[in-house]
Amino acid sequence: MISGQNTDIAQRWVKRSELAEIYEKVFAGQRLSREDGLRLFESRDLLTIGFLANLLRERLHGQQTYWIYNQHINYSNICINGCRFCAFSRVNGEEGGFSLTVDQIANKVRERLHEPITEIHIVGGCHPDLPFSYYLDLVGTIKEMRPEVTVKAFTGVEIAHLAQKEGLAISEVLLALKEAGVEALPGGGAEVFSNRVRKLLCPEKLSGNGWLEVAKAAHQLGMRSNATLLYGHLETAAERVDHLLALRKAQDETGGFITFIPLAFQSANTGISDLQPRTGFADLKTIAVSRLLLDNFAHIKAYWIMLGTKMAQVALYFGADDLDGTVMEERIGHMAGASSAEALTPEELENLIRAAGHEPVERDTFFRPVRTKGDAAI
Ligand code: V47
Ligand code: SF4
Repeated sequence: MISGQNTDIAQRWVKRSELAEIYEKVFAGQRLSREDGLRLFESRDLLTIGFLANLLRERLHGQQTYWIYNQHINYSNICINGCRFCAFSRVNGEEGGFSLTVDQIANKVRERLHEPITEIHIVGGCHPDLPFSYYLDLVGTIKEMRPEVTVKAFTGVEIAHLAQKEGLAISEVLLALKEAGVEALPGGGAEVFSNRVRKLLCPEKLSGNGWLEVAKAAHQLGMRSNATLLYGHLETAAERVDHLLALRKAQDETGGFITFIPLAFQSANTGISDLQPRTGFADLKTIAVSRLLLDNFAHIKAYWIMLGTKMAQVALYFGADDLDGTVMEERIGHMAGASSAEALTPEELENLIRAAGHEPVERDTFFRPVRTKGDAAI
């Protein structure tokens, strides 16, 4: 927390900056406009942008930083979409392709039964053949083994793919998954909503509007979901701003989004590996502008897998309040060259947070605090 005197100095400095008008709005709790978003992305004044984002972050969460005891499971990387930014997917029959049986997935869950995991995160490619019964069986089996765990499974893209393949409405797919035990959807597949970028990078994929429709349908059924932005490739600042504003509008309508995750593009082994590498400057600015524009999102996640733990720690002072979690096994970022570890222990996560001067709070999928060893009563 900054002291009174330091706050005065910081406020005088910000009021003299090119972002003074935005500061006044942030201070007064006013919504920022598209133009404000563009000015923030155009500005090189990263420290002021971070200061503004941190004002909001501290207003919402003080010095608390959240983490979750979770397990990631990728059931298959076989995918019909072939997105150019993806190093994870394979076409059916290609070397390196895999699809796990429900028994193999059950074994992964069984191996961790002794750990107090609160969330299992499941995503995969858009498989051409796996029947809907496989997905329902997979979720049902996990819930039978670990009824206490929240299953957060299948992106809007996978849901729309299943609906199309099975000739079902989106809401029918969602309802069946909900009945099997899915409580929330992960935020993947949103990429950048821009049609221009989607045409260049993922023309086969569900459109941005389609993704938003799946999220809204899930919210209407009482399921919650996350949202992402894949940044650091071909997208412009204006396309990033428009993506954030489309999410803000959807959140105004449903209130169903839990958290926003800016996903830092990892380029290795992708169809666009020749792009200039992403910069730390872009990472911090994207997180901070997200915090500033998404005034109706309670949480912004610094996903350490894609950012690396060091950048994720710094991001906690640029608007982020959550680090994601233990993860345990990660393929999407690592097959694209992410140099982070594949897992962190709860102790490592808490140490990272404390070393950044924050108070760690273990949370569940919905950001409810989780009782930890030594806690009296939560
Ligand atoms: O949809 C694909 C992205 C997403 C790359 O909801 C890439 O809590 C970076 O959505 N570099 C899947 N990103 C991951 C995801 C996620 C991860 C952690 C937590 C949550 C959550 C969601 O990964 C995909 C795509 O947008 N992606 N390729 C890449 N080369
Ligand atoms: Fe398939 Fe998702 Fe990879 Fe696109 S990002 S190719 S939809 S697995």
